[in-house]
Amino acid sequence: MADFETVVVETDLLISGGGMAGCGAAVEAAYWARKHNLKVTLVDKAAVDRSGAVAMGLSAINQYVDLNSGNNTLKDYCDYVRNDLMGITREDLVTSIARHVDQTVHTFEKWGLPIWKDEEGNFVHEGRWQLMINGESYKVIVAEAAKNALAECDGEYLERIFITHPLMNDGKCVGAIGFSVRENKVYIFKAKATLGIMGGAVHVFKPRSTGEGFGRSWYPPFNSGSSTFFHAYAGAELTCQEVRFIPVRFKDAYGPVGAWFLLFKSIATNAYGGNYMQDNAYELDKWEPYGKVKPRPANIRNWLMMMDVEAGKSPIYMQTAEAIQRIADKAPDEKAAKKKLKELEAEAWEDFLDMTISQAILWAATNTEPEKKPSEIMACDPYFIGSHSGANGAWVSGPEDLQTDETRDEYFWGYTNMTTVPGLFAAGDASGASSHKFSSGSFTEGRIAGKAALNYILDNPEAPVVDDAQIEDLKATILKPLDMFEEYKGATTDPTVNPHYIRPNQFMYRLQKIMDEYAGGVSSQFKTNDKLLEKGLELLAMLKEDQLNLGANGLHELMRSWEATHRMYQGEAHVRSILFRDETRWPGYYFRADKPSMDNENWLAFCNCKYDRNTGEWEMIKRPVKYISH
Ligand code: SFD
Ligand code: AMP
Repeated sequence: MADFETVVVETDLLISGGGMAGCGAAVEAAYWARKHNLKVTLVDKAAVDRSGAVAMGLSAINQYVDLNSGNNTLKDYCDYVRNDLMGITREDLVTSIARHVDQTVHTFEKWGLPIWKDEEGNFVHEGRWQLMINGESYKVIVAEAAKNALAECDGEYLERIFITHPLMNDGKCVGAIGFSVRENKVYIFKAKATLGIMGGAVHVFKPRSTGEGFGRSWYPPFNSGSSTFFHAYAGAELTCQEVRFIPVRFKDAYGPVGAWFLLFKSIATNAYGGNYMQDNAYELDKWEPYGKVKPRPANIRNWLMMMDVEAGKSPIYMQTAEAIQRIADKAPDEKAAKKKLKELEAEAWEDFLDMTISQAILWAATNTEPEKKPSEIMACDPYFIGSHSGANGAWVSGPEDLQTDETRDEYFWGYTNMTTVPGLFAAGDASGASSHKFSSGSFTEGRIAGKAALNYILDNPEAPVVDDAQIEDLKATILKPLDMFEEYKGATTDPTVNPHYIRPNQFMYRLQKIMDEYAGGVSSQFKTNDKLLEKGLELLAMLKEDQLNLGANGLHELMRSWEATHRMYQGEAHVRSILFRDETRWPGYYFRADKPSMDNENWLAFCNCKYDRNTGEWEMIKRPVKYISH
């Protein structure tokens, strides 16, 4: 076995993942830990200042409920999320986050996050629930607050450590194991409670991008499904693993569309000028009641566009120039109109320079002036991001005070955001069935989970017991790709082609091909059926056998090996869940050709699943959808 040093870190609370949820958990937990003399440790695979989905910055905060204005209520937000997810959501979790998120946003502003203000000093809304920001340094600002909070409570943060597995004792989570991506060190974290909050997953499916642009995607390629694998391996129940998110984005550089549709009130059309949202509105009857709500659910917006693509009316264009002109035309006079045009042009570029820089680069590279020329948009490859308009994640307990007699037994089991495994918590992309929390809501949910985990530790103060044999087994498993490569690299003249091992990229390409062709990826126009899914599972089973033959030529490839392995488990949970849900509920995300319609009678329910690491078996579980009263 490769010669790695073992570093043991003993702590009370382990926060695995330093993204938006992780930073929220650190800030909140540090406050209470100081009062109770407890230790908090945060670990991340990257550098927390620029890690995770917000690494490049953001141009908007997409969850701000604005309760103080009196314009909105918690029920309004719940209705919005429930309808956008075609009825499948945990209202207790959505409300738990929504009732605290405004305070989080006000704190971000105190920390220095520039939130746009109008002449009267009010926040500039992108939409009913979204605020515009100059968010290039968003992650740096919240990371600084997390680091300061940890310093104030004698906590610590460790970077460049890739977490691979939870540590378990008698069905309870007692920490995590991982390795440094910079030094030959294996890290053992022994903890009384653990937050497994390592974001969602990208590159499970084949991306549209190819060649040197292969890494180009909307959601970050460095979030590789570690949360799903971590919770599955621990034996925690997962939920909504079929609810992928397919965002519509500016083509090839993945610029988001929210600001254009909401702030600039832009319209998208097919190549012949047809407005597919109107032309295909007859389709909405099939998806009632959700097809008829406003705003139309994100998947339904996709679906109406896909109908035009399917009908051969591509390319699809975001009519940016018309939108900008329409706003400028409202100016009182020509001088003011000119000034407004300049402002709008700057805002159009700022929107992408703050968040997806490659879109600004592509505009420049293709001589695209948005005030003069429309831009193509398209449906992306599928992502797993429970914090946006997707819903996959761990099945977690809701807060006791939001339960009704109907929901308490199903949705509450002691500590808010604890999974079904004692001592293991989830938030952000890692917790499921609570969509539309975005950056601000994920941070807030991290705060809620961090505080609840400390309560759990106060109630369960015994030191974590970690079995040495488990550690030795996992070390051998984690480092095996290095050993495989070392042992067999000499068997061929070119180490990329070898009968004894498979390199991580080769493994990932195979996974992506299976998912793309059998589970409704881009090249199958997001369509699948039971037979394709069953065949996909057969090929995934063979891929899982070959996981044992991964070969890594160093630390970077070792990380790639485990990223690809985590993606494979995310893919399998997804395929099994699509197969289990015997209907099509989210056209525009995926379409089961053998079950082409929605079945509210039998399937207004959660599709949950559980993995048994000892047998390798998955159990599929149907859970009732029960709404709370506000
Ligand atoms: O509009 C390991 N999001 C947006 N949210 C907004 O509020 N406004 C926007 O404008 C947003 N836009 C947007 C968004 C995301 C992306 C990628 C783009 C544009 C291009 C969504 C939010 O970013 C998202 O909701 C939150 O960031 C989710 O938070 P969280 O904590 O669940 O995930 P994370 O921040 O990615 O953090 C994950 C962390 O885990 C680390 N990690 N660490 C150790 N070991 C492992 N094995 C690990 N695997 C991962 C990561 O390094 C990271 O730090 S708009 O387009 O939607
Ligand atoms: P996006 O840029 O697609 O990530 O979306 C950012 C935010 O705007 C999210 O809250 C979306 O739900 C919302 N959004 C995007 N497009 C629309 C639309 N056409 N109608 C209503 N809300 C939208």
